Amino acid sequence: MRGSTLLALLALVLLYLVAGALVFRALEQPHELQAQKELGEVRDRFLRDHPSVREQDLALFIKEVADALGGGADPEINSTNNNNYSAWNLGSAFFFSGTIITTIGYGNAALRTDAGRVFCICYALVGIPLFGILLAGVGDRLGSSLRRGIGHIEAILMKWHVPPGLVRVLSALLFLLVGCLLFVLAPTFVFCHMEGWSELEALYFVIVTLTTVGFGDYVAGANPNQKYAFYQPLVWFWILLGLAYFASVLTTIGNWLRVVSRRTRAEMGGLTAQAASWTGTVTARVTQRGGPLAPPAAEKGLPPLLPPPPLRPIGEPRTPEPPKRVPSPSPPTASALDYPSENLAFIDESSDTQSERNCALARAPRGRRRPPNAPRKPARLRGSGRPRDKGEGGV
Ligand code: Q6F
Repeated sequence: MRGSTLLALLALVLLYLVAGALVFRALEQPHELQAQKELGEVRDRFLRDHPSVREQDLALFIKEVADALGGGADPEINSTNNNNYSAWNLGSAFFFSGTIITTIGYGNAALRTDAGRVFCICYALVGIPLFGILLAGVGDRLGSSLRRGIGHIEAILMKWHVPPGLVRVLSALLFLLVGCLLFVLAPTFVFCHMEGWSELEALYFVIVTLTTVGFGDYVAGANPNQKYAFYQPLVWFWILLGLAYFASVLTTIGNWLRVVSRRTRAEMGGLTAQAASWTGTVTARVTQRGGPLAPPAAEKGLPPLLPPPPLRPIGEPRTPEPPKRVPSPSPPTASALDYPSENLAFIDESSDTQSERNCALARAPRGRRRPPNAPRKPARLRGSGRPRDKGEGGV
């Protein structure tokens, strides 16, 4: 990536951060001041009602309480009524491990011991890539199932002589709609009901979780008095599928953003390949299934990236199995990933990647959807389009 492009991008991200800061401050600070004021009033009233309590003692007590709460202590429990409750029972610890390897990192329970922190470092370094492999596999399956279903509908539309362009847009929308229904809306209502959250709170939790932002102010399954044994496993299942789905959605949004500048796109092709996180893994695998279809760069009027990256992109499958369902004309090469698509029709592009690769068998022959001599769009590695991946930087 050229230095100037990088600087422009850096400026854009900085601007985005400052804009975010301004908006969040405007929205949240009044509320914070109000809460502070209310606490002050309660405190003053308490001191007035209990003249025997010294102000410093109360301050110390409040500080202790705040510290303990940060460490997962429950204010309902006093030294006499200790019912063996622990935030570190096996179920909670299992959940905690999950928040590490998924990189959601809610932080509602945090490590307090040095030994725990050391172990966490090692655990994350192995667990996150491992989970990435699993997620890639799940994403692969999920994509093909969704696409197969949508492929049937596409075939019907084709039969009705709906223009192919429209069919592609419709199927892209359908992918979005079905996914939203399955992984966002349905879980939102389940959480509403099970956790007693408002619709907005539940939706907020769903999005914060699936983007792996993971604030931890809302955590599903944290109620120790939960009646249903299937609830937590169900949440795990949702997380696995939902993360895979969202990874592809976020990557698609990243690609839309990249459409802004063809040049940037051209240069980002190689870059994101290198920077691809486990998000990228999902989409890279999906992209790869179709095999490299890149026409010569000259044909596209785009300069090739020089020199080509010597390394295989991180985002490429860690399990180097050959594509099974879709025969690949030749083994994928790094160069195939370096000539990003020039096509700016992004709906077209998103459906291209997500549908053709996985549903080549279930769909109508290609020729019907594309004029025979129109240039085939090149396969490209779709890099990490995620806004997060704490520290790695996304879009
Ligand atoms: C859960 C739980 C939550 C809180 C530490 C995310 C995996 C479902 C618990 C779940 C269990 C205990 C989520 C699973 C992932 N939730 N107790 O299993 O005191 O808050 S705690 Cl939401 Cl990655």
